[in-house]
Amino acid sequence: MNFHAELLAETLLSGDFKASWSLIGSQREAGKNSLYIYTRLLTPAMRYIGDLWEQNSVSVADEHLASSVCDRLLTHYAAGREPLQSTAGKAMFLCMEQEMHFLGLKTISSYFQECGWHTRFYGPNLPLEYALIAASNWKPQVIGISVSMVYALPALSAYIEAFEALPHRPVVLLGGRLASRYRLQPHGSPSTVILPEMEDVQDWMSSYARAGGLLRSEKGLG
Ligand code: B12
Repeated sequence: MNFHAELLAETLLSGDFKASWSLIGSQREAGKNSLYIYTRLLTPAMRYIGDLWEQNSVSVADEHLASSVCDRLLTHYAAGREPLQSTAGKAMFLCMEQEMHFLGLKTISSYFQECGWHTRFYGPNLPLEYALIAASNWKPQVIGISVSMVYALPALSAYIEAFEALPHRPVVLLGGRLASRYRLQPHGSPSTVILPEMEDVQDWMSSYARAGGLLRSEKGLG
């Protein structure tokens, strides 16, 4: 882990929003882009906090405090990067029932927004029946799901199957901690897209745009 991410972990753990924000600001001033901020600062800082928690070096309360400052940082950062127009398509993001880890998903949602997508971020713990109603009404081309905990996995196939069966044929994107640790493809279909890390998202967006994804899914061709 790099020095700045470790420093950020410290400011997050001490609940210091101002110091955390100024660290991010200094990296922006040094020319770092959002992908860097998300994948080289925020993500490793939070994962490092998880390691410290596992080793009993920080408490559950410390981890909660760090998560809430991180959440605030993400909101603040994304607000400054909102594009004037959202023309790339519509994408909704959710965590399945019992999944409370939403910071990764929020990061991805903000990145889609910055890349010109119209996004809806539904956060943690969304039951399938309500997610389905939301998706049927809004008809996003993309539905992103984040999985961190093994005990959320049994429901994964049901979510994917239900979304992929919607008449407007959205693409289901799957990511999160478990996507980089386990083979999740058997929980989905051959069309389910698994993107273990944020770096994979940019490549996927480019190939989706090249393939005329928006047009294809509007016509219901997939
Ligand atoms: C913060 C945190 C929490 C917070 C979550 C706050 C929040 N608002 O999200 C709270 C305190 C709620 C929490 C609770 C728990 N947690 Co927790 N938590 C973490 C921690 C420290 C950081 C997670 C995080 O925010 N990472 C930063 C984000 C940005 O990274 P990310 O999620 O990986 O996302 C990136 C990529 O995966 C990808 N991505 C993510 N989603 C998606 C989606 C799509 C579509 C795409 C394309 C890409 C993508 O892009 C992101 C950006 O780079 C991790 C440690 C770790 N190593 O992950 C433990 C960790 C995941 N938690 C753990 C545990 C055990 C728990 C609890 C069971 C603790 C308890 N006893 O209560 C509960 C379970 C709650 C639940 N039911 O889900 C364990 C899991 C271990 C295991 N064997 O499964 C971990 C690994 C800690 C540890 N080292 O042991 N936790």
